[in-house]
Amino acid sequence: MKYSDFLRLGYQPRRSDLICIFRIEPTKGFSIKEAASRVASESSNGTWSVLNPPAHIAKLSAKVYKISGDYVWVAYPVELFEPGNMSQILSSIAGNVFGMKAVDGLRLEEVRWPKKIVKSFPGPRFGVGGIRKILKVKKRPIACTVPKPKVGYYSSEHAKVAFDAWTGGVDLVKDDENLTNQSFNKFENRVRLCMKMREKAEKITGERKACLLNITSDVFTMKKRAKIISDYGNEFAMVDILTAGWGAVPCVREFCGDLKLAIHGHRAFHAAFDRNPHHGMTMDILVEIARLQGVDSLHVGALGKLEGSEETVRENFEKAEFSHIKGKKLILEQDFYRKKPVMAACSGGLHPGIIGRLFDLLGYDMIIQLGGGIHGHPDGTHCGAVALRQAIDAHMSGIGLKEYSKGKMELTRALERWGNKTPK
Ligand code: CAP
Ligand code: MG
Repeated sequence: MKYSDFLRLGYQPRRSDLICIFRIEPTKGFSIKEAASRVASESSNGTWSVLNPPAHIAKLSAKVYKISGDYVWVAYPVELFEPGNMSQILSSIAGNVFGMKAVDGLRLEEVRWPKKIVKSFPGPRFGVGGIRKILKVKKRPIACTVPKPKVGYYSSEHAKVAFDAWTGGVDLVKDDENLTNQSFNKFENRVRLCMKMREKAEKITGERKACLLNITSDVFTMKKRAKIISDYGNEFAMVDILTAGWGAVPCVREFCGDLKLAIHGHRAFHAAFDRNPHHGMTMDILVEIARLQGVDSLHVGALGKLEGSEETVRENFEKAEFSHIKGKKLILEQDFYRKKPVMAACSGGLHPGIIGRLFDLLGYDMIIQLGGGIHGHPDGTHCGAVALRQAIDAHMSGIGLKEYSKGKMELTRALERWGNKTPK
C-alpha cells in the first residue's frame, strides 16, 4: 500500500460511498495528484511508508477519482466509518489531513453523506414545524432577541429586559453564546425569573413566549441544566454546538429529546475554520452535521456585522431546510432522507432597516435575532422589539418600510437611527 494506490482517476463512486470535495493547494514540490493521493491516504487508511497489509484492507482505501484545477473529488467506502459517530467520521475526513506538509492549503468544500450514514443519525426532533407549533406562529419569521450587553446583567435585570422585549413583540429571548452560569447571573435564577416574566408577558400580549437558555458546558452539567429548564416549563435549550463538541451534541439531543426540549444551536467558533477560503471546512457542512445530529434551529449567517456572503447564507439555509439538494458545480446531490428541516437563525449586526434582504434571500421560514438592533433603539428595548415586529409586518405585507413606518414611532425612530446601513 503506497500513496499512488489512492489515485484512481475515472473510478465511478458507488451510491454507498461517502464523497468529499477538497480544495487542495499543494506545497511547492508536490503535484496536485501527489497532494491529493496523500490527503486520500491520510483520511482513510494509509500512511507515509509503503506497507504490505492483508489484501482485504485495501477495500477501505479512499479513491481520488476526479481532479479539476485545485478541486479534488474523493470517494470513501462507507465501511470506513462508524454509523452514527460524527466524531469518528470527522477524525477521518477532517482530521490529520489539515496538517499535512504536502498541502499549503486544504479546504473541505462539500460532503455527500450516503443513506446509511444519514439514517444512522436522529435528525431534529422538532424542526421548523415543531418550533412553530410550540410558539403558535404560523406564517412569519420568529422574532428573537438577545439581551445586550451580552453578559453582565444580574438575573433579575436579565428577566426584566426579557419582559420588555416579549411585551414589545419578540417571541424568543436567547441567552448570548457566552452567558451560562456566571456568578452575577446564575442559570437557575435566570430560568426561574424569566419564566415568571414570561407568564406575565404572555398574559399581556396573548402570544406564546419562550427562552433559548444556554446550557453549554460538559455533558453532565448540560443534562442537569436541561432538567432545570424542563422543570420550569420552558420548551427550548440552547447549545454552543462547536465549543461543546461533536460528541456532546448527540447526548444533548438524547436528553433534550426525553425532556421534549427543542435545541437551538449557536455556532460560535465556526469562523476559526470556515472563514479562510484556503483552509478549513465550509459552514454548510457544519449545517448538515448539526441537522444530522438533531439540532432544531441553527445560526446560518445574516449579511450583518459578521463575515458571510449572500451565496454562503443561502447555501447554509438550503442545507438546513431543504429535503433534497440538487447537484451542481461544487455541490453534490444530497437526499436528507426525511430528516426534519432545521430552522435557520439569522443574526449579527441586524436592525429593522436591513432585515428586508433576509426575506428576499430566504423567505420567511427563519428566526430573525436582533441584539443591538433592539436594545440600542433610541427609546429602549420595548420600542426596539415593537420596531422589529413592525418591520417584519411590513415585509410580510409587501409594504416598503418608509411607507409602513408612517404613524409608527418605534419603526420611524429605528430607521432614523440606523437607516439601511449595515454595521461593520
Ligand atoms: C448578535 C450575537 C450573535 C451573533 C452570532 C452576537 O448580536 O448575539 O451571537 O450574531 O452570529 O453575540 O454578536 P447583535 P451568527 O445582534 O448585537 O449583533 O448568527 O452569524 O452565528
Ligand atoms: Mg451572541
